[in-house]
Amino acid sequence: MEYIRREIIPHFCIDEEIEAIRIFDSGHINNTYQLQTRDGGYVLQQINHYVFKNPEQVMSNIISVTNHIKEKILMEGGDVERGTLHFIPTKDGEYYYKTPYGEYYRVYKYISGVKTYQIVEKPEHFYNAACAFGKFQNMLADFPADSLYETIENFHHTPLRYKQLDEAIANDPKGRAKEVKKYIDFAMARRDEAGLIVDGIASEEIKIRVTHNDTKLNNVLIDKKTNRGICVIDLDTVMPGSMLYDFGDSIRFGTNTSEEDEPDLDKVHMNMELYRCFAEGYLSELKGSITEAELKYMPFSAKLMTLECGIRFLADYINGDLYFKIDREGQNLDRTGTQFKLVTEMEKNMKDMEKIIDEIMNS
Ligand code: ADP
Ligand code: GN1
Ligand code: MG
Repeated sequence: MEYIRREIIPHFCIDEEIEAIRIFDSGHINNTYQLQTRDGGYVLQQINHYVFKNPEQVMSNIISVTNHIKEKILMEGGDVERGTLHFIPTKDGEYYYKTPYGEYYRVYKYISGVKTYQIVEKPEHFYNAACAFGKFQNMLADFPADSLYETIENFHHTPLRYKQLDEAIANDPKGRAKEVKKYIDFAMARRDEAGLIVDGIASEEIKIRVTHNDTKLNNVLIDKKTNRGICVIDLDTVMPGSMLYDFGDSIRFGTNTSEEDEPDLDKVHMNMELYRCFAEGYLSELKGSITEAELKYMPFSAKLMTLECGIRFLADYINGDLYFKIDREGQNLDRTGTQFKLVTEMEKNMKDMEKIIDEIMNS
């Protein structure tokens, strides 16, 4: 494997010696490696071609979005080296390399002095991640949304995610559907509400913006010294969407008191203080541009994004774990369990979540 990765490197414009290669295993989609050099290094990433059917379009989006962000950071006099990702071209002038085996790789600069978290260790990190995602949204406010490719069609279209679950259950290739009946029932009992955000977008009640669409805490690099969220990464799904997707997904991941795949559901709870903390950070950046409809749906979006993610994990478990990477049997089922437990708690906390948004907006 090391040999294969070493084979990839000479295709990119890198003239430093690679001293060591390490694996970053926190993401569920791509294969990510740190290439260490004397003065810093690079990230080598194999783009998951099963998930992203058109890596060329993914890279086209990412290059134009990062160029736009670079301009914004320069205008503000910020640190452009650490504030966004910098991709390294291949010797053919492309931003990805396709191997003779049909695998796609890209390289970008490694940002040093940072950490990513699978669970909130300090509320300050979560607040700062919220500011980073809010700022990211602001920097893309004037980016032309219709120039972006839809890298995964209908990515946050929850009713279609239900249809994919229906198909998984109907096909049931591993005979797993029977075993997960309680989770199927849980999902189906909530199907009526699944269309609220996409319907709001269709009726133009909810605004389309350029959004990140995968706003987990571990997609923000946190500076080890200042604890600030310095760079939003994992830009594969930057597409037109709703800011409710971004807010909801951050709450889903970061307010969980346990990791996303915790098998012991007694340890899984939604932490409302962390909800307040994220909402404060996010709204500190977006107060000026957020609409009434977005504010109204923010608490609901947390539940919907959590339900949607649980449905995706469940469908993938039934399909035989084809989409999300696993390192043990049953991991996608454990992931489903945590998401659905959080949904239950979010339903109980809905009124309090609404109150918190009101308090922040009126403070
Ligand atoms: P995936 O799409 O699989 O989630 P990511 O792009 O999120 O992959 O990268 C996986 C992990 O690699 C991140 O959570 C982070 O820990 C690390 N990482 C990625 N890019 C950088 C970078 N430029 N500098 C430092 N660490 C990085
Ligand atoms: C995946 O790539 P990563 O690990 O940051 C997934 C998200 C899910 C998330 C669940 C392209 O995110 O949509 O919410 O796992 N990304 C893609 O943890 O499907
Ligand atoms: Mg990621």
